[in-house]
Order: sequence, then structure tokens, then C-alpha cells
Amino acid sequence: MVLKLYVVSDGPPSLSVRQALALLEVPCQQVDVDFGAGDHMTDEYALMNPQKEIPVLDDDGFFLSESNAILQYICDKYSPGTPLYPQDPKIRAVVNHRLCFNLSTYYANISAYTMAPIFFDYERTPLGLKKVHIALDVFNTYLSRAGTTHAAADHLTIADFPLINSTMTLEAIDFDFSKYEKVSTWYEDFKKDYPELWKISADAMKEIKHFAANPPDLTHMDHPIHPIRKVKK
Ligand SMILES: N[C@@H](CCC(=O)N[C@@H](CS)C(=O)NCC(=O)O)C(=O)O
Repeated sequence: MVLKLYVVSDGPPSLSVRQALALLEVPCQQVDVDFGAGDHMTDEYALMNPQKEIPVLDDDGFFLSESNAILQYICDKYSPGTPLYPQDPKIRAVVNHRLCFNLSTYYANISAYTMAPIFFDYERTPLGLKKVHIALDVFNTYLSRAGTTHAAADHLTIADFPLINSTMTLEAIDFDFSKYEKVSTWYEDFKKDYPELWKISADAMKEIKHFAANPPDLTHMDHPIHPIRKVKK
């Protein structure tokens, strides 16, 4: 049975998995989840992912969420030995490290500032801004110390995708991060070197920019965690 990937079109974790599948040419049916309609809040969706988050991979009834785990699984199962997820223990460890860093710190700090205030009732605060700068500064330090052209090695790995998509959300809100020179160069190089992969991010960035200018009306949504912004009618 063909793989199925449940995605949201502008969701950074979904984009990263789509980029890996595209590059590895793994056939996959994409199922668009309507975030605004709360398609991921249903009991049916929770059977696939009790975290009620997107993306979810369905490999013939084997359900996997958490985009990092999906990226690792796709490489191990469908392209073993791919340089996208190197076998060398130290290089693989650095890839895993960057994936963890993105999940725990980089995307966590950045998305709270970029994405959450677009979709939900959150403010961009000075503390939030400080956390964005901390994330950028740490990533810049990793790139500078490792001296690699890519996030984890001198070639593309699955670590690049989530870090690119987190950084893309900064560009989506016109956040100037050019003073983080290593991050900036790595990000611009990705666009130049992988135009087809970048297109996946760029199309999502357009959507995010649209929502930033026209905040979506989610007042019908009974979200278990996030406060819903009141929209003037
Ligand atoms: N750690 C998860 C995060 C997934 C995630 O947060 N996805 C967002 C969409 S971009 C989501 O499903 N949010 C659910 C909600 O806010 O209701 C991953 O990497 O897959």
C-alpha cells in the first residue's frame, strides 16, 4: 500500500517531511488536513496521533507522528544508506543533535514568536524576541564551530529541512536575521542550491504571509490549549 502523509500546507514540520520524500523520490499520497476546520481535533484523528498534531505518516497501518521520527524512518526504511541520514555514528549523531536542537529550542523559540501570534491570541513580547535571538545565536555558533556548509555536515541531511523551515517563518514575518551571518549564508545557499526543495518552503511562506496580513478566523474552534483570537466582524 502506498504511503500516506497527513499534512498541513503551511506547517513547517509537514514541509520538512515533504522535502525528504521529494528528494528520495518515495511515492506518497498526501492528505491535506484542514487545520482551520479542526480536522486534527477529531477522535478519529487521535487514533493516528493522540497529540492531535500534524504531520502523521501512515505506512500501511503503522502510524508515526513527530516529524523528526518520520524523517529518520523514511530514510532507514526507504533509502537505507542515503547521505541524507549518514550511517557514520558521529555524523549521524550530529544530524540527530540538530534535529533535537530544532525541536527543543530553535523551532520552539522561533515559532512561539512567528507562528503562534498569527494563528492564535498571543502577543510578540520582548521575552519572546530574546528567545528568538538566543536560538539564532546558538545555531550560528554551531554552524561556525562545525565549519560545515550544511546544518550537520558538508552535504544536505535531514537536519537541514526542519532548520530551514523554522528560519523560513522568520522571513515570513520580515524578521531581519542577517547579523547571524552563518545562518543567513546557509539559508540563502539552500535556496540557491536546492530550488525545487526550497519551492516547497516558499509556497508555504506565501501562505503564512497571507495569514499574517489576514489573520484567520478560528472563533469556531474549541482549542484545548491555544487561546483563540476574537475577530471583529
Ligand atoms: N513536534 C511536532 C510538532 C507538530 C506540530 O506542532 N504541528 C502543528 C501544525 S504546524 C500542529 O499540528 N498543531 C496543532 C494545533 O496547534 O492545534 C512535529 O515535529 O511533528
